[in-house]
Amino acid sequence: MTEDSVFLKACRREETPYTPVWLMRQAGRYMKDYRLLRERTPFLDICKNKDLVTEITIGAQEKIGADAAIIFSDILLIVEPFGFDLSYLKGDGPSIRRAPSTGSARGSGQRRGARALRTAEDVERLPDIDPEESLGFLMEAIRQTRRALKPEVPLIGFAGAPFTLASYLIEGGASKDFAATKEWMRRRPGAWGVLMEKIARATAKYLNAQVRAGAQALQIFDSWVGCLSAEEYKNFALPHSAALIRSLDQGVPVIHFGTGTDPFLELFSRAGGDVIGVDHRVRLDEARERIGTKQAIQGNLDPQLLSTGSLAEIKRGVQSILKQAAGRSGHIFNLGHGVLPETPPKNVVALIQMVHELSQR
Ligand code: 1CP
Repeated sequence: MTEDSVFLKACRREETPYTPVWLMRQAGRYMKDYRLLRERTPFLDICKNKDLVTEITIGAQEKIGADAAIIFSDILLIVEPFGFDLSYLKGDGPSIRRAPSTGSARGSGQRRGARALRTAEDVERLPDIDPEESLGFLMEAIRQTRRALKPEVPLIGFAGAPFTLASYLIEGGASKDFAATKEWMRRRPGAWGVLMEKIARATAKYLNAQVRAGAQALQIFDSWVGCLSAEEYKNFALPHSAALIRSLDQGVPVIHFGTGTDPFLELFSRAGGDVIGVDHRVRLDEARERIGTKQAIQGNLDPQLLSTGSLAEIKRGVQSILKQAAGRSGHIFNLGHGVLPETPPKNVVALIQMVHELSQR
């Protein structure tokens, strides 16, 4: 039944009666219920509580009427089994620090607050991880969510792409310029390669475990890869994204998403994926031309338009994207990036309805 869903059909580039739509960050801070929950519960506690994950994932899908649900989690959870401290600071976003060395006397040992990954030795020391075990809470949440979700609604699992994850480990959190990451790539290409291989290997295991637990599609988020030039992408990121995608068990569609990929979209799509996710800075029809016809495409309404636009403006934006998609099979409607926290929920609900109505064939 789920296999015949419009979302999975569109991933396979089959004809659908209308264009399926889901939204990155469809669950989260723009929703009042979520904000209320967050006043009482730290973000990581939510992610590790399977009942809350199930409730948030399904609650969001049902409230907005999306054609797929995405499991409520975060791309950064994998840094904990890698041996780092992960915290989410109010307003400042995530912070990844080296865990204090165990067994050291109080007040001595490694400083907390030091950037997570600094030297080639740090990379050598990264453990081989078994996400099935160390991130078992997510697998349990996926199993439970799959059981509770309507049978016709597919469940998407996800992870960060090697480049985006490496940038968080090296920067220690959000970054505007990715200066430390680029310096590392330039100065220590050998250690960079080892780091990316380790991340890709762990992420493949992580994603394959999510599929075994019940995920019916996977999305790989290369959210910050757009800080690279085409040349840098080709040399430092592409081989590792490609290796990751090649190591995924066959059978569920893989959505390969990146922002700022306009300068190297051909390379990005060649790295793999059944569906290529594009942001709002590239026209969907041009992106389609450049990607070719062997992969489906996902995108790409500007999240800012959804947040601050009137319903009439949003409708024009939807019409423009659907016109560019030209009714051809293999289009999944989404934003160009995640729903912004300030977005009025009524705009989100209206958007999903508009896509369904305006794309009827
Ligand atoms: O304070 C809070 O309540 C935490 C806010 C929050 C939420 C709701 C974070 C912290 N993560 C999430 C959930 C989340 N993260 C989902 C949920 C499922 C859904 O889409 O509904 C997903 C898919 C992610 C993935 C994620 N986390 C990405 C890739 C998507 C994107 O937006 O590019 C990235 C880059 C992250 C890192 C992260 N986690 C949280 C924040 C605020 C950030 C971004 C920080 C930065 O700017 O670098």
